[in-house]
Amino acid sequence: MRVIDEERALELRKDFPLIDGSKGIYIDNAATTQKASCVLDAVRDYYLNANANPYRGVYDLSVRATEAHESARRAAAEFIHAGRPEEIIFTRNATESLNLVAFSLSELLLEPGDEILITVFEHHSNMLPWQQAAKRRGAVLRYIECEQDGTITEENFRSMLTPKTKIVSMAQVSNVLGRQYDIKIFAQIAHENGSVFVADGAQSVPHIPVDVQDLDVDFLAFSGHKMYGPMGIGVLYGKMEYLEKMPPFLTGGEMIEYVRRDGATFAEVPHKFEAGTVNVGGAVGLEAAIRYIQSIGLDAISQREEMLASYAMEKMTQIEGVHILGSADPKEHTGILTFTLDDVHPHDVATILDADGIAVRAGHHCAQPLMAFIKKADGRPVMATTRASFSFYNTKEEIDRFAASLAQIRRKMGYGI
Ligand code: C6P
Repeated sequence: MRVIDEERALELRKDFPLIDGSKGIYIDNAATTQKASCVLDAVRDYYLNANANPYRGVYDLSVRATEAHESARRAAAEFIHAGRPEEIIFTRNATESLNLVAFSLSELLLEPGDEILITVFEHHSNMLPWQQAAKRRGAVLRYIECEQDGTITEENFRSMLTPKTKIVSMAQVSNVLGRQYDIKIFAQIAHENGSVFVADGAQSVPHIPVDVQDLDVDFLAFSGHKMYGPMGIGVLYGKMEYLEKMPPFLTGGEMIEYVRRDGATFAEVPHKFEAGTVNVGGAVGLEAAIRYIQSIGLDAISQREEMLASYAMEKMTQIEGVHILGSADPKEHTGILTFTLDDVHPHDVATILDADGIAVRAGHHCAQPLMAFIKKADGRPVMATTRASFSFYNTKEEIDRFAASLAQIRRKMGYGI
């Protein structure tokens, strides 16, 4: 493994034209990462040299477009160690992946009175699809509550399972707390209960090695744009035993075998779940992003991001009025530090940081139930927070500047210190 030190980070930064040489500091990587030149080149090359509607034409360009899409499928399968490429379904993003599995799996499995179990810290994209599925199927949606620092114990998890729990869905890494959950254990406990386990990998797949066979999750959703790839391409991994039985989510062109006036038979998996013209350019960009990540190494990436989070945490905890959500252990943050600043609204924090050229995210981070659940020292819910999230290309010098800017905000807003 080649460690990413400051020198190497600066070298790697050259791969990202939007931030290379820029004075601005981009630390909103959990929202989306910057795009590597090799990704932009691959997408451009595809549109310049191989663009056609795939799977339909017998002519050379169409065959090449089909091959480009299937090559990306193989790359995605290899990246998360899926048993076979057909277990990879391309979607627009993690949100669409989660909607797909919530719809089709609930149609297959849920009877009235059955239960779906998720956690209180889920992103809305892993919450609303299950709320809708529960409504449609007459099922009950239940929530596991974590500790205030994000901990979920095995006992707590186990205690929420009942014979009626058919589906459990949870994030491997929370987009607010940054915490990484041991989904291998949780999937095992869910399976012992006869429940299917769905993992939201939107914040884990870009940052830590993920092996779906080792974890033994039944489904895993993630987005290309959070891992240096283009927007508009996402992945749903699913075990073939479920995908084959699940009804389609979207219907229309290219997902059929034969259509009559009164019905249709559907194509084989994965095409059954990829209705309409697919995003080949996005898939090509995703494959380039995967190859790029592999060339650096996820072990080196996660080590670097953990170091940056530790460094930033040390600086931030010295600033009066700053409270970091989640664990006090920087190792439990996967490069995500979400915080409040006493007396100052997160939008003001983000606006003042922006004036210093620093991009962070403020608000509820698409996790409103979590914002209502996490309490401040006075017992009131946080409701909104500011979040800094790092990538391997960020530097200690950027964190110094971020901390210096943050340290001035309360004074700028007229509060003593
Ligand atoms: N979180 C954030 O700033 P999409 O938007 O479909 O690519 O990803 C949805 C999603 C699902 N699960 C988790 C854990 C996520 O963090 C996200 C996206 C971004 O936190 C945008 S809201």
